Amino acid sequence: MSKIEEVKALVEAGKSKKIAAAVQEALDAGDKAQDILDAMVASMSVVGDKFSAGEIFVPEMLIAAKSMSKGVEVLKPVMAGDTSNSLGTCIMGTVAGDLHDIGKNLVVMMLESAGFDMIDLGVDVPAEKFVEAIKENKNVVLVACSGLLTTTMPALKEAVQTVKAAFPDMKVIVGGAPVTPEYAAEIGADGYAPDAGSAAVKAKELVA
Ligand code: B12
Repeated sequence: MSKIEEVKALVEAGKSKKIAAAVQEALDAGDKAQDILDAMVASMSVVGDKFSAGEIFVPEMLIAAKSMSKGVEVLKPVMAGDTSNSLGTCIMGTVAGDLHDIGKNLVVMMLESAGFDMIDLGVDVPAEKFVEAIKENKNVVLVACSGLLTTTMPALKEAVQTVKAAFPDMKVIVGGAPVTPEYAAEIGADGYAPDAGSAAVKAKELVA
């Protein structure tokens, strides 16, 4: 088994204690950080499919998520870019009722690498909290909202519309597995991206 396949298998099996060493070994063996990340994201899809099929349950999803987060910690310094030129502050959070944060954390990492000063509000963030954070922080140029459940898509809409009502010119980007470009446009967001890499490209475009 290649090192990268080992990482993939460890995430799927939720072996959080072994993952950091395995990711480091994959890096040492010459695997690219992006390829290791893609492998871990693919593992989470497998985990999601197993959950849909009733083969695993919430606790197994949770330990797989914990493993992935530990792997991402090792990749973070490797993937970080030159952040000497700040593009401004970005407020990010997962919307109300939603506890998924792996995707959000990856977007935070990529936007930070792209040059944004990131304020991460965490998960289950009520719409008004995004507005408070804009008021409390300097030079906020972008709000990024994540939503992973079809049931929290209305909360995504509320977040965008609450921010826009308070700050009509504030740029808002949304994303998460159930979100489509059409839905993003429908709820009044300025941008959408399907993954963390393209989120950074889109975010830069929005504030240019
Ligand atoms: C891990 C996981 C959990 C963990 C989360 C732990 C954590 N710390 O995040 C736990 C166990 C807590 C969990 C709970 C639940 N989950 Co869950 N979970 C998952 C799983 C397996 C992986 C999610 C993930 O991390 N993916 C990997 C990351 C990298 O991908 P991502 O999140 O999509 O993010 C990328 C893009 O979407 C994008 N992106 C994300 N956010 C943003 C934001 C912006 C601005 C932009 C531009 C881009 C962007 O960039 C990211 C990086 O590339 C998915 C299955 C799946 N295939 O997604 C189910 C899944 C999302 N969960 C699901 C469900 C049903 C639940 C529960 C309701 C289960 C239950 N019965 O309790 C609860 C809900 C809890 C809650 N209130 O939030 C369903 C959702 C179905 C639906 N259509 O709504 C899924 C799809 C599983 C399934 N196949 O049924 N879950």
